Amino acid sequence: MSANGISSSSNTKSQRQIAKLTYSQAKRKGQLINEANSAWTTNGVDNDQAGWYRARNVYDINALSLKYSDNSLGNNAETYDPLLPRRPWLTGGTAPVSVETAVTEATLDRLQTNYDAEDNVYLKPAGLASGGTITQWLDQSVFAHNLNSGGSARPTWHENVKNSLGVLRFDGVNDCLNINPVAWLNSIPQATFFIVCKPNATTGQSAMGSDNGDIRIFSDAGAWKVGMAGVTAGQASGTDANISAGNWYYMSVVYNGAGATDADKLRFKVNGNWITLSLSGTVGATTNASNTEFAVGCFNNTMFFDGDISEVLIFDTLLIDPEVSSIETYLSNKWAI
Ligand SMILES: [Ca+2]
Repeated sequence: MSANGISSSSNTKSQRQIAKLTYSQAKRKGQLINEANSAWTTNGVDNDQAGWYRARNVYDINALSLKYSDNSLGNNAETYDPLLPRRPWLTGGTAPVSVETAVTEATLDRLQTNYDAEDNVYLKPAGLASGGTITQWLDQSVFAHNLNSGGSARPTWHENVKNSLGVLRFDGVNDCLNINPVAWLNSIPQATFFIVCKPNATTGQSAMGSDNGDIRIFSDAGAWKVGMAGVTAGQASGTDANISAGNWYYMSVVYNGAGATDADKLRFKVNGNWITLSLSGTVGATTNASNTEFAVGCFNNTMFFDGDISEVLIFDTLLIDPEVSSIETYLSNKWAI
């Protein structure tokens, strides 16, 4: 009971005595509430408990309302569990500054890869100078799904390229990074993935993708396309997915194999804008069962990407739309796109 004036040297002796008396009376009456830092109150409110529920169980108002407002929900028959533990800033006013602050803990647990070239910390060889050739792009998820390459297929790292951050530069000739095996992306019913890149060309180049065509984002005839669960897909109309060489893009693909329609199953955003997709066929219920490799910068050692790639995220789960938006806010702010 050092606080609340009892031992405060700025109080007079009589003030300290009154404080002691108040303390002992409250204790006798059962009104004493101990607070942090040896403070105490008698106001009936335990500040250590106040807000406990709110801090740990913040409702996602967007999730609550989505079912009823038809607001970009993939399938109106679905709903999100509004009682999921959720960080208070997920849909709040503060822009997320990291992947960790952009999604729920449960979603973060499903982050299979996060490649980020902002500095050379997650690159090999260690301490690489700007312009140097990398040997590995290290995964920042808990799974250590590191990308490798060899010989002349290795891209270079360049500091201070986009928003003062570093990027990997792919030569469009033979540069490509890959990881194998990839059991973690086989036969999965849901996935959400993102890439940040700057293409120097507008067709025939693959930013990322598995050997059997999953988790794919590539350029074709001047527009971005995606590949997932047995289909490729591009924009049905509009201009949002059109590519301007030399421009920076952040893209999001949301896949839910349990969706009611193909349009529910596969959704695509370019620089924050939803794309209406034209599909090559029926979207499968899962990804391919027998992918053996995932690559960044090419597709099956073809379609080599000419340009910069700075960040890639793959979750093997379905992110709800507020989480997709949070990741996009994080990416667009970070890379100034
Ligand atoms: Ca090369």
